[in-house]
Amino acid sequence: REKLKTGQIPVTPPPTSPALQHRLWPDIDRLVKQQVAMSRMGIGDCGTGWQLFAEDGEMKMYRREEEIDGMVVDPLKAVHIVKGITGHEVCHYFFNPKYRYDWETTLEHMTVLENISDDTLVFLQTHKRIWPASQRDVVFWSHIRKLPNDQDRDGPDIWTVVNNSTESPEHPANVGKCVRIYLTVCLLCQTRVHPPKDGAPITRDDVSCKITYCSVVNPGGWAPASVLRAVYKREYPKFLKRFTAYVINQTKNKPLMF
Ligand code: 6CM
Repeated sequence: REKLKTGQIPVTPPPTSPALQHRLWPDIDRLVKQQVAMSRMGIGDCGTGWQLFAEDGEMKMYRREEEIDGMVVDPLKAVHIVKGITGHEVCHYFFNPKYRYDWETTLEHMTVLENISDDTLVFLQTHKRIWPASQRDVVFWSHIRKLPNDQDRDGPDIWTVVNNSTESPEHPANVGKCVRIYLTVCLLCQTRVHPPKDGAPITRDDVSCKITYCSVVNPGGWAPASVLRAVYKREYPKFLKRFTAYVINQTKNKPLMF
């Protein structure tokens, strides 16, 4: 920090979040911006190759079949519109570790390895074993952020959570029974408000949330392609339906959080 004399104006602004000082911060900031830009692109803008593999009401899930060294790393993009909840609420329940066991059905164990700041955590998670593959674990930073609403300056803020694999010297990959997976996940949430015509206060009936969920998971080691694709086809729709139903249930008697 600069040492200032009385009356002198600082040149470097004071940091607003402890995360700004952290060794991971340049990576986190770069990746969050990149992931948000990618998530904002529609299916048509991302080029060809996206195939719809699951649909249920407003929820649509697309994947692109990709393999690296024979391992399935299919990028996934899901879009959903959910009534009665806001983007801030969706991101709050996705980011906050105290709710994770409530909605994450593939989870066996979760630990917060590092609390970088209120908006940035490092997690170690082990996931349930899926036969015939080995059990998986993952170490990732998770960052929640409010974004300015460029399209509608008077509208509610856009919210995002980005999860991205990182390393932990205390928890090296592939030493125990687990194979380490590598992931990049972006949840982007935009609240729409349909104001009541009579000027009445906005209630849950007047809001909806457009959710975009993008993920790329590298299974990190052998896993049969057909089993993995079948697991994703079953688990991703289950996750998004269960998670959004959870947020609806958690917020139904609470004031709206924009
Ligand atoms: O994004 C989701 N959850 C977050 C919070 O837990 C976070 C973690 C994602 C881990 C995803 C692991 C999925 C299980 C991978 C199985 C590995 C293959 C085993 C071999 C099978 C033959 O981003 C929601 C994730 C929803 C996943 C369906």
